[in-house]
Amino acid sequence: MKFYDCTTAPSPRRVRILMAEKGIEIDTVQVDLMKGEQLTEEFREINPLGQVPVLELDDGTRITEVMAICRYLEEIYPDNSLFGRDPVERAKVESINDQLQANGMVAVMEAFRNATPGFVDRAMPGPHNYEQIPALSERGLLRLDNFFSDLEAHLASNQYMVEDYFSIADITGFTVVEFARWVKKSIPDECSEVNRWYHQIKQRPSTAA
Ligand SMILES: N[C@@H](CCC(=O)N[C@@H](CS)C(=O)NCC(=O)O)C(=O)O
Repeated sequence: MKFYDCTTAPSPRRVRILMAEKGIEIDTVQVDLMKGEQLTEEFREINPLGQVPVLELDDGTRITEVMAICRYLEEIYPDNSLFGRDPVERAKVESINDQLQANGMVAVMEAFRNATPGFVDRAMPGPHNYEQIPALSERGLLRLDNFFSDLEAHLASNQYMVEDYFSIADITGFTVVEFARWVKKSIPDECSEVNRWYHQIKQRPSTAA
């Protein structure tokens, strides 16, 4: 297998953390997003969307999208499950993971890409160019404030994102918190539960990935 990665980008990092949790090692190719390598003809033959991560299997099959790659790896390396151990737990993991993606990951992306000078005309990742909309950046920052306060309430009764079970949702949440620093948002001091949870996750060696 081959993993198309970019060490500085949050999306492939989610896969790297999952791989570290499971002790999976895959040959990695770095795609330099700052240099625009994702938009070259050569890379668009690998992923027409011009995005990382991509997992290439030995038979040439290419899997794009963080969650598709993570689910595939979970299936072929089922030990140390990260997607839930029974139907109810799997449903809970998926539910909170979707919320973290939509309300956290997307909020930071909107806040960052709609206000950063280097992203003029690149307000969305992917093959099409979109102009920045400054109001979306403002809204992204507001959404992040709500993200932290909603998470505070959730973590008041959960050790991890789903009760006492560490899962892919914790990896997503952790990546959001560190990605939020790109827009100068850190966990508010008053969010003691989110701080507790974050430091608990940060202690895991996989987060160095
Ligand atoms: N929905 C995609 C999102 C992937 C994505 O946004 N990747 C970013 C890096 S974090 C990217 O490749 N950006 C390329 C660009 O900005 O042109 C997934 O889940 O994998």
